Amino acid sequence: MLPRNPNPFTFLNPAPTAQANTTQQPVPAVLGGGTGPIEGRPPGPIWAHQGFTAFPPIIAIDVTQEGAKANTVYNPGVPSSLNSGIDPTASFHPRFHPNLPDQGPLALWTFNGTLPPKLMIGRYAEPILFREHNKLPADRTQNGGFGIHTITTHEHNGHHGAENDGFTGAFFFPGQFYDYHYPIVLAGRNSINTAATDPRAGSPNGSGGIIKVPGDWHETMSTHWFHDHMFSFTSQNVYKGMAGMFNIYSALDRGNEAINDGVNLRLPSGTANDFGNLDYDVNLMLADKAWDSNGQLVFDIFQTDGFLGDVMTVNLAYRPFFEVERRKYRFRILNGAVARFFKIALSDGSPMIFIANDGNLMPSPVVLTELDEQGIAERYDIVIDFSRYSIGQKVWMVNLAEHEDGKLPSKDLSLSEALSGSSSDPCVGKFLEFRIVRDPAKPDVSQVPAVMIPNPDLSTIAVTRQRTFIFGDGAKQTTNDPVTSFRGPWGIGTDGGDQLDADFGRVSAAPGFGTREIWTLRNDGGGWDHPIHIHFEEGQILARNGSASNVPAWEKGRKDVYRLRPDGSVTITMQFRDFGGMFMEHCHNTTHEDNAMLLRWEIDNGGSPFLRPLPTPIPTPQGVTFRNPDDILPTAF
Ligand SMILES: [Cu+2]
Repeated sequence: MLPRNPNPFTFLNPAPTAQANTTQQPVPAVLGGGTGPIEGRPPGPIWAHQGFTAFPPIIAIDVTQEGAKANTVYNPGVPSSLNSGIDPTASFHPRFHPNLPDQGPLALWTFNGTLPPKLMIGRYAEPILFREHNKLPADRTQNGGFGIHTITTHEHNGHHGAENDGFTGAFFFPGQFYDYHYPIVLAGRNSINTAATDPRAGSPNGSGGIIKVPGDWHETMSTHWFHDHMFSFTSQNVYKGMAGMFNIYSALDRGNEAINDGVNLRLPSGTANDFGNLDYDVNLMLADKAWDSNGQLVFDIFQTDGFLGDVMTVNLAYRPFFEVERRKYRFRILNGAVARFFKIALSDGSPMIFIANDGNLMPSPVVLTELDEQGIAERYDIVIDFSRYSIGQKVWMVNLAEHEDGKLPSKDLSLSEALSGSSSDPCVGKFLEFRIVRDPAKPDVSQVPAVMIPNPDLSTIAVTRQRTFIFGDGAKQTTNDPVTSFRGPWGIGTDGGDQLDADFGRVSAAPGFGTREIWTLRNDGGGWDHPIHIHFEEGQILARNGSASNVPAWEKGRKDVYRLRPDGSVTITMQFRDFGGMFMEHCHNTTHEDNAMLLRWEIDNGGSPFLRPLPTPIPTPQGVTFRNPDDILPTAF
């Protein structure tokens, strides 16, 4: 877990500032020499933290991005008995398995340079200042063959100002830091429940009660993750280990199963702390990896369909087991792969209760014996009741989705096919062993209520615009900027225009602040699937392939990643409110994203200091300059 340090203004040195800190420091010769700012955030008012005065940071999280090293401060947040007996005082090696070698500092780059991957804990009404130091090698050839030392961290799907969104072009250099300010507010705070009278719009107060906050309680979010978003290098950097998870606690989703106040949903978690108990609430980050004959992580940078690994990892552990008690557990499952889809079942075919999609609790739970395919970056929260098993029994999580290449799953196998070992895909089959070891010391008082979080009602909000985005290959590039423009087979066509390669200097859409729009995302072909991520606001799926009846029960909540399916389309609605700036829409098959299926959209008329359009940041080690957009699509505004 990442340490939560109260009061960033005394804990962090220098103290965080609303605008980027441009104090100068020497720049290494390999990065061009001279001097540059200590903070890599673009300078000036446009990239100042929005709401820095209204939401002053209360918690400081101070992290590095660096090469692999032993973890001497491992804190799982639970007793060793609930963590499969791991001794947290023993040094935790940067390795995928006890019988595999340590990863070298050029192969594995992670938050704080250590394993396991980090979990950030937050709650509404407690703004976080996340200071990230870039301690990667200044020489960009020192990367173990893949990855780049310039980084930008996206808090997926944070409802924050764009300066804190990890914009792909707002990257920073070795020797610099970047302050991300996460206000952690409910969407709609400026228009809904503005007097903060509804206890369902709230946060745990630390002593069993609720701090009421403005905003729409239907927009409460739970399971996020954070990861690198470097332009055209996201796949390599995330694969190297630049990813963690982020649990957000609220009045509804307290992380305490015992508090019975009529608001708390009492989902499986634990009771020791007021909020954020992890005893029975477990994050699982799935990712396929590959290593060389020396056991070091490897990646194929020339594979543009989508890189696939041949070994499954969970929280970067290979062949893991997890000891569980005979009771209910919540699992927050993240697909943290580059290009692989998963489809999860239990080895005995028994049911799982699907409670959250992309970090948003469902209107109602859905009982499933096989989850839907899970695209890259999607989060599925499920509850498994282990009380049906006997002590000494084992059950496994099984992957049913078989890949032949990185374009899409080639086949979803039946459970018996997946367990038979006949698949040519080594990532099919059992990948996580649960060992049922004992009865719980205290009775399981957790619940899965029949009603959780109904969708926000948008019916009275006029639809200002409809836009269409087509995702395909054979795209073209109309710009040639050495920093912002990239060429690749993949691209996005906007509102009937040509399919274009990514240029973070191009404005493809610019919804008006405070409006609602309907966007249709269309797959240009049947030979691939694309999990499309739209930053900043949660969407509701109105239709698949043009019909509301095609939307499955588990997609009837809010989402931030939309799998298009072969030849498919998804129609969604979303609002644009609370904060402004430049955001992104892209395929989260990160190989596709990097090659170059990504576009920039912006909310830029929310008031001073926003310009129409926003200037593009151009980072250098000596400082960030700004340039007018390379291109503005005719339908953007
Ligand atoms: Cu894609």
